[in-house]
Amino acid sequence: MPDPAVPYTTNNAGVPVPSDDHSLTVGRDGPILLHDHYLIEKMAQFNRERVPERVVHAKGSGAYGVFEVTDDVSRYTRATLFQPGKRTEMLARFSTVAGEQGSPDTWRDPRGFALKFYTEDGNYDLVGNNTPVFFVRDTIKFQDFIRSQKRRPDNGLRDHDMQWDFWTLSPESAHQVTWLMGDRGIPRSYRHMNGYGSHTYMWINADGERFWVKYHFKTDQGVDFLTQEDADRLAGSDPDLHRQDLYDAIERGEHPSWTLYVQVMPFEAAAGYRFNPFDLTKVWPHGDHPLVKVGRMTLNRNPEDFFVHIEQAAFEPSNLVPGISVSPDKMLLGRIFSYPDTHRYRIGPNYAQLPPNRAHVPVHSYAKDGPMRFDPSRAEVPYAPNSYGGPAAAADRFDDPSAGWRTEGEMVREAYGLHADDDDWGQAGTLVREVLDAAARDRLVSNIVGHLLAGVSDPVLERAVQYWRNVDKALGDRVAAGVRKA
Ligand code: HDE
Repeated sequence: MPDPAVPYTTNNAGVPVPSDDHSLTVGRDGPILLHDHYLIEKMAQFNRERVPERVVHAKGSGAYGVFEVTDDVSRYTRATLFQPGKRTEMLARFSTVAGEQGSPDTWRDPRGFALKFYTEDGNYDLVGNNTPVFFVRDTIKFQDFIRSQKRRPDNGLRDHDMQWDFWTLSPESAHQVTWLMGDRGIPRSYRHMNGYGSHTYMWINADGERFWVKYHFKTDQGVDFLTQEDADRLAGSDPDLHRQDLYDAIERGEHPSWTLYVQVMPFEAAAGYRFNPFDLTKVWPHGDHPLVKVGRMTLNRNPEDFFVHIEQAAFEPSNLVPGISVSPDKMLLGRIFSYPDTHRYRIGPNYAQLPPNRAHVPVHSYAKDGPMRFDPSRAEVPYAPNSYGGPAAAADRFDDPSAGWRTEGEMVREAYGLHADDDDWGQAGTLVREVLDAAARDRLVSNIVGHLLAGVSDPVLERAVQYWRNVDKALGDRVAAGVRKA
């Protein structure tokens, strides 16, 4: 007799099913019958369980949590989630970049640090990484960069020669590659890494004053890393190490947290700043613009279903709420298009209605219909303007359109204009000489040499030695000795 406490199996329409062990046949040894609807449903559903994995950041993990403001930054922004004492529900997803869904968590790679805040003014998404800079500074190079990090078209294999060929022909990558080849390239866990907005963003306060800001989420667990040797071993023995660690910590009640700080630059200071403040390959030295504390994010709830909440999570830098806006960073402006585009392709046009993506406030958009739509349109009539009470845009609730920046000139395809201290090697050299200690520098050299000796061809190897000498002569000489190129 079945246990009354155990629910009986149904098909997708809620109809009780007779068996999960036997297909419907004519006699015991006869043919399977086409009208065995439940059998057909099981097989057809199974064949359609996958959505395309993310083209980058495919392997990841995430959790829900809350962001609490601890310090008053209202003089810089009117964004509701950053007002004193505010608590905002949120979702975070951490990821590697180049690996596919089944790849090991401990591969050397930047880590995605994607945040979605369910604010009173709709969703605010801050989609960053665990490093404050990036490999390129123009969005048109991103696709080529990623392809150089993934698999060759001919044999489907990853190839260090491709990686270093791209990097050594793109000197702007030097700062990020230095971060990548150092300890930050393999965090001990998602809990033991910082997160950065990376780009420069604009904050607008209640008086319409504009500021440039950079976000720093400093882990309260302390930054920690895995050595290449340990990471290689764990890639085999425990490929989902970081996913397991995050899930188990939250299950144990050890809720990981990060303290948010921002760097703030007065709007007018950008033009004269010694580095181009919008160049994603550059940081703002903290001596120039110290950290200002904002609040704390704590992850305290695992998703009940990984696919529903994490695989279908759709983060987009285009989710900007009043009080927060973009900057002239070409990479950020490119991302504003790319993320919603990828979600429409990967999940479908109604992705914003899914549990991890839906706003926690009423949505009054004119979007309607389309595959899998299940929320009724909130617009009394499907068009604007209208005289039947349909939603109307409220310019006063959004930032003044002039909360942008003045610009003029001919249409060109050129690099950013250079600021006084702008170059491709200086900040990478400062990182090597002034931020890393001797032991970290030793590990950096060892990691670079090990990576270069794994299949990089001679001409590229020559360029790589010069690349590192441009970053720091002593470091480059050690790399040369390591790859036996005097
Ligand atoms: Fe992404 N990036 N990206 N990226 N990125 C995606 O959107 C893109 C960049 C980052 O956990 C994609 O949903 C362009 C910088 C994270 O779901 C895609 C450019 C930074 C995630 C995309 C960049 C990031 C993504 C693929 C150059 C750190 C995972 C899947 C302008 C500041 C989010 C997707 C998650 C994912 C486009 C560069 C971080 C293809 C065009 C710089 C954390 O839309």
